[in-house]
Amino acid sequence: MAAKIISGTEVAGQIREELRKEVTELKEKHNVVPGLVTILVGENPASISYVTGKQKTAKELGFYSLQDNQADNITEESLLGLIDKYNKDPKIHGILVQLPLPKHINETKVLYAIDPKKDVDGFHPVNLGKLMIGEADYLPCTPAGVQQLLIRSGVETSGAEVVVVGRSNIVGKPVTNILLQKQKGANATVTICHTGTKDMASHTRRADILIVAAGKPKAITADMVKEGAVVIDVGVNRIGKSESGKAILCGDVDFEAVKEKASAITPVPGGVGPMTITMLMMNTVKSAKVHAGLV
Ligand code: L34
Repeated sequence: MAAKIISGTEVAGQIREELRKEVTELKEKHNVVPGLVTILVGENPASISYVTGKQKTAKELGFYSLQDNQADNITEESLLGLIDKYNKDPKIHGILVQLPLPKHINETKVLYAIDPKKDVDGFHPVNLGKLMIGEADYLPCTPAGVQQLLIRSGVETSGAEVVVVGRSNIVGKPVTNILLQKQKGANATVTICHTGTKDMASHTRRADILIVAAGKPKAITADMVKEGAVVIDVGVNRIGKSESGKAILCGDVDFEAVKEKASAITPVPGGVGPMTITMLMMNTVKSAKVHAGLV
């Protein structure tokens, strides 16, 4: 039987509706407007697309939102100066520096420079450390989006065998930490596979929930998936352009084949991507409330 398609677009829409109400109330009752700045260095087409999506959503929700574009030859010093300016700006509650950054800029240094209280990406080591001990203020957006998709689609995580493919700092490691917490929507047994894993399929085939963030088109084929598994495809690969010049996207999972075996699966596009953007909005609303002393 073909899998149920888990629509990230739909779930993200529900959460945005909830956020829209919250933003209106914050404005009316407390005169608080969530403020978000997204900093984009250079002209990577994928980054432009994602940042545009973030700005569009922020505006739809009634945020104060700024798009700060910088040339790819900006010095590290200038970028750090810019971050410092937004750290001090009381109208800004969330600062996001879109990754990846050009080679001459030290990404770690940039992430350390963001005030952890404005780190709505959840990438600052303080926030990642807090996540490790179950005390996170801001969960990284993509992993948080994966968890929300599971919760809101009624997928039981407690006691489930979760296998994560990919050990990146922005997806693999944090999603593992989120799902192993002794909390609702978590409490799973989590295995991480990576490029050093000996027999990848022997792990993935055991998964009740398979989360794939490998960064490689169609890395997961049907023979690697257990019958009835829930498959969450985090990959967004640009594999070409249509006649009209629009990017053609595909995930890290061979969707057409795997959907015949899985019980539920996320598509690309329209799966995890829209959830990433929505969790950024949720974190920014939270930060605005924290800064206003409301929580
Ligand atoms: N700092 N850098 C920082 N924070 C992040 O959370 C990200 N990420 C990842 C890359 N760099 C980052 C994103 O924003 C990946 N990512 C992201 C965001 C949105 C989408 C995909 C990845 C998304 O909206 N995807 C759409 C398709 C969009 C398109 O057509 O290009 C989808 O439906 O999957």
